[in-house]
Amino acid sequence: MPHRVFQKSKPKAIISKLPHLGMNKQNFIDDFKRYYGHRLGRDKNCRSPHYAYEALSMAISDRMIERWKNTFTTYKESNCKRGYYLSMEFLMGRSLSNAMLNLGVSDIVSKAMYALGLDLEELEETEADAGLGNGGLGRLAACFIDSCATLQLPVTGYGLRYEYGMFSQSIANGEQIENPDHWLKNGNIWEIERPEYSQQIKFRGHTEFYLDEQGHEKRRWIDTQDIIAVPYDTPVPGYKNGTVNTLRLWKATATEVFDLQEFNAGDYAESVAAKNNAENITMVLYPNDANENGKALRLQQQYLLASASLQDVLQNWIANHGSNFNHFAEKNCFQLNDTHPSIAVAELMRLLMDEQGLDWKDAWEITTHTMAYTNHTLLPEALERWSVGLMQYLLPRLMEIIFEINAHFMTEVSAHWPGDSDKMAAMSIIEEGHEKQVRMAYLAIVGSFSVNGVAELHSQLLQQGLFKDFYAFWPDKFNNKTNGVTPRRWLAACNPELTTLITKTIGNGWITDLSQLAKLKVYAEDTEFADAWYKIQQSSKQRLIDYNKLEMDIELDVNSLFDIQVKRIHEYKRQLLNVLHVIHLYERIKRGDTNNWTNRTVLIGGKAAPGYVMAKNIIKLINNVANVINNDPDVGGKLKLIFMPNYRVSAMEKICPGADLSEQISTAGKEASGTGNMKFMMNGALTIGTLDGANIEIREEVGAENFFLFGLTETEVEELRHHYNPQDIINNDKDLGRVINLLECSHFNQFEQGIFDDIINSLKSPHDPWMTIADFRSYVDAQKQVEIAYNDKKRWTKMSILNCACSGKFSTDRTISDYNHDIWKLETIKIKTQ
Ligand code: 26Q
Repeated sequence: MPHRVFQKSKPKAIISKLPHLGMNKQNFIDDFKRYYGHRLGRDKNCRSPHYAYEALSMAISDRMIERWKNTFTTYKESNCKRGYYLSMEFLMGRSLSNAMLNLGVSDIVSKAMYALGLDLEELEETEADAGLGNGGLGRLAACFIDSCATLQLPVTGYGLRYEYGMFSQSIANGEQIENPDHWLKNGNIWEIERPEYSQQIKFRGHTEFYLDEQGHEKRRWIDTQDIIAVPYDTPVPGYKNGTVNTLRLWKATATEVFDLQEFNAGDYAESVAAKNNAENITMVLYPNDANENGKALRLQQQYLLASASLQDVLQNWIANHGSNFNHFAEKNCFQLNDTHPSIAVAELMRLLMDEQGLDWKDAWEITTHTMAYTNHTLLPEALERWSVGLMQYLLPRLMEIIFEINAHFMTEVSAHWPGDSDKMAAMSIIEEGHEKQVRMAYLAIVGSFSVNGVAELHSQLLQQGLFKDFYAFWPDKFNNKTNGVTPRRWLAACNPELTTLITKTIGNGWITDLSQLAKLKVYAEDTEFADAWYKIQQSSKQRLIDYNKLEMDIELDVNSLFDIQVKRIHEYKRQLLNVLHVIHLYERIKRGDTNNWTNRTVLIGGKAAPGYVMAKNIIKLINNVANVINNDPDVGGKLKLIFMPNYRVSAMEKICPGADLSEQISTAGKEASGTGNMKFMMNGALTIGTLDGANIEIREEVGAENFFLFGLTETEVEELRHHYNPQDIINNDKDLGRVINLLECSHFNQFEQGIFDDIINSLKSPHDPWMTIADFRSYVDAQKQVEIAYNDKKRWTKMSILNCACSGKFSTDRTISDYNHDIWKLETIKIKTQ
């Protein structure tokens, strides 16, 4: 339902073909001047670099749109199978430098800007991050669509255009302050609004039976309160290949029909208010927060994404094939990024039956051959459930369909395990109890032909634990797809010096075939190469120091060991274990136990969900400990602890090249994969880590001798739970005893008595799910091994080179080829470059 009037006349074909825009230095200078002067109305007296950023971005965007159009036409003409990545989050970060890199114009544009007296880096820094995601899952979606475009796969990303992205974090008195992230306030030149592809979305109302023209009993959903989803498209360029795919994000607006009804009734103010209500749906990204579970607005967001995206795809299908859906499943595939968009299973059934007239059997056949589900967590509290009551109220027709899906499924289960009512209860999509709940993961599994985890261990644990009954029932549905990161952003763009060295040494094939980094192995002990490598690492550390100085006004020592942990603050990720180690080092300094000391800078960054009290306490603890250590003259340059505020994509682009040591220290079995670990490895950092998530595969690739392993295994963790006694461990470990003692005597909170009691109690509890104390000794020992290695510059540099050289597996190009080979089965579509 378009909310703008279509023109009756048809544009002449001639305007559909875009002229080819020049790509040389003078072309960029000319276009820049025209946009800066004529479009934006700025001149040499303008003091904000923002407008120069905009003018340049417009010139780049023009070139991308030309290729975008070309890609669109090529896909349409080839009638190829399409893939759709449905995700509530796309954590894109900045676009300008990525667009220039992928178009292959970084150098020429840099020269053009220099000729104009502008500093390209300064322009890039004015771009706001598109922070439409919480962390790993959202950034994975962004890396995935980059790789799809680079591999020339016809995949569209579907998501939501939140007005406010992930909050920005500041620190006051050591505590996290959340500030709204109005990322669109200066406009967004990368998106194009396409109201002509708007979709109408139903909410509330009720359902009824009716007889269709053939006399068949049908159901319809009526008296609904509708809203309109308007798409905003962003181009997603492949790496120097002419492909530009689409990221389509939906914004909720009010319907004209609805407004008009109210208006005629004289409720003018109400009609305007209704508009506001509708627009609230895509106002804000939900933080990954257990307290936000079950919120009606979140369910509305999820349904909006699923319904608008499916209607968009069906509308396209009908435009090209009419209402014959016989071949729909051969030509379309939806990948669900966790359960967040999994209402799509029921929505596709509704659209096919209620709107397209298919019967249950045919609709179910299509649905279960087009949907594929990726799980990203084993933590039980993160598994989505929606109350049946809320769903009946907001989405009554969807709830009916879910009941029916479940009824069919329960029949299958009881045929497979006759008389086993426990099995039925365990596997039912509807969880019985005081308040009935829909288990979204089960809906996703039942409705999909593929279910995957995101690292080997995680996929195994899904099969043996969380989803074991489903695995027994459908073993062939389950598979693993180990995560990755895009080497364009996470090496080529963020680490230009290392990129130059690597390319000079092994050519540039690695940028699209990261396994070629293995050619660097033979240089690991080449003095000249290692020297160059070392110098680049030092200069990246210096850039990180400058960045920190800019943000926080603090001096750091480039020769100290840069030990970095950046990720969301969560108990399972065990930032606390890191802090315990820092306190231990501090305590050694105070005792004078500093023989063979290695100077260390510990950097920690990450956001706590606003309602996650313990995570916020952890931030406060880090800051308080930092305050004591950094201001103690006895400590001097031996140890620094820094909390870096507002960790985000653009910060990681400066952080990962400057790391010596990457902290991946989650309790074994809890981190599904991790992807920060891969960014660090690619840039030559060494990992200290547990046997968790993708760490296991990182260690396999690089070799045990180039990885600092510590801690209990997943099996050992589960075994120890039965008799875990942290007090015993504390009593038997002098170092640990002294650390806990410092915490207990309020050394880091002298004027804030009691504020860390909850942290101390959780560490000492026999029921601590994260078993931080259990891994302390082994962690401290591994950190000693880190120091020994770091003090041998030659050895460290060799290990650093090998980490980069062995990171090939962790490119999303590999991950996406695996998805395509095993799940999507799309052809690559070459785009003719003009
Ligand atoms: C749920 C309910 C209400 C509001 C928000 C949410 C919500 C939002 C985001 C729940 C979870 C998320 C994000 C989860 C996430 O990022 N998981 C991470 O995914 C990465 C990519 O696969 C893995 O590498 C990480 O191990 C995993 O923690």
